[in-house]
Amino acid sequence: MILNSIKKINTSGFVSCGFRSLGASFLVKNMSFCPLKTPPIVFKINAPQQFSQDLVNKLQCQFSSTSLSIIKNFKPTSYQHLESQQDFFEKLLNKYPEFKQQIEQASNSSIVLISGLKVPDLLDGEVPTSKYEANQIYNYPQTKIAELVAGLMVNKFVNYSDRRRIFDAIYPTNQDVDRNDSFASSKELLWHNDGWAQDPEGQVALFCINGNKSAITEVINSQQIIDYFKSHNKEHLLMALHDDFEIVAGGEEYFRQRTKILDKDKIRYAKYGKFISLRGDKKLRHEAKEAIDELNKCLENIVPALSLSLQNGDLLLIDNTKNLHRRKTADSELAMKPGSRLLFRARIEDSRKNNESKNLQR
Ligand SMILES: O=C(O)CCC(=O)C(=O)O
Ligand SMILES: [Fe+2]
Repeated sequence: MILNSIKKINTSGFVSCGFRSLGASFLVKNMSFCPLKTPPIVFKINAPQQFSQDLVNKLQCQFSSTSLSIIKNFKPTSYQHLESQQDFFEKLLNKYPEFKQQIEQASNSSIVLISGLKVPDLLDGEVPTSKYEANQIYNYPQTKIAELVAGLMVNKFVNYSDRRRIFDAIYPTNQDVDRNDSFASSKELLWHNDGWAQDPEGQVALFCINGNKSAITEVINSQQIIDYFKSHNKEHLLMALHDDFEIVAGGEEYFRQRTKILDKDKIRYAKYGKFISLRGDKKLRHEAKEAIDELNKCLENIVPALSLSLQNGDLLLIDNTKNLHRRKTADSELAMKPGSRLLFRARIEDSRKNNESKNLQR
């Protein structure tokens, strides 16, 4: 009976267990009743408070010991350092079997949100306000702890391909205040996938160190877009998105590339990018333009798979090949002041280990 009703809710395969509007607690409590093969698109997990506390305490002890703090330019998220913490991290996870199980179950989901990985905030004045001051951020002990917490957690889901540099600091800056195509802006950053102008591979991880309620992060899954076109009788336009376009990335990233916007369940797009149809026929080129207009309309009209203001300790993992994301300003909130928000972002080239959790593969 329960299973039947679940299947009915889940006809699109969009979010299993029918928990989408009911939030994380429903998901966690009902996980054992959820035998569906299709993983939920969004999987939310709350990290146990004690787990986060123990993790931070241990890492904090390390950074107060002279042996680590004297190493110049010490970069905790070099893979080597993550590895050195791995045993401790696994042992700690073993003390929280329910949490560990949720992590394994979430590993096939397209969007994973782990909340409650709270790390020490950076103090006012410590978050830089200039684009050109990014490096100073890596010298604070809070940052090193945050990098390790996020790095160890993300490492449960993906293999890092770049083992030297994992996280970039994302914060609003004085230089990019009004742009809508820069992660360093104070307002919106339009729909995109990371690396859209090159090749959006793998996963994007966003770890929130200092949250700002003005900023709303949203994610849309390619299946939602496909469903929208189908339900609006626009399948011919969907076909056009599967044809070749030339991407023209302007500004600092100037270059040209040939691509499809949709390729089965993969999507590659930026609302601020230029996509020129390479179809030979004028009428077909016109249709391709219509398809992009419809895509933009769809992006403004559908309810995103995830929409939230990332808060301290939230770690969001997005399958970058199958989802678009954006940041917008919350209704009735002012744009963020430079220095008032800090995220760490990892772009991980490796694809997620589908179907099997990392532990099973070892
Ligand atoms: O600031 C956010 O919430 C998203 C940032 C982002 O999409 C990016 O840095 O590429
Ligand atoms: Fe992004």
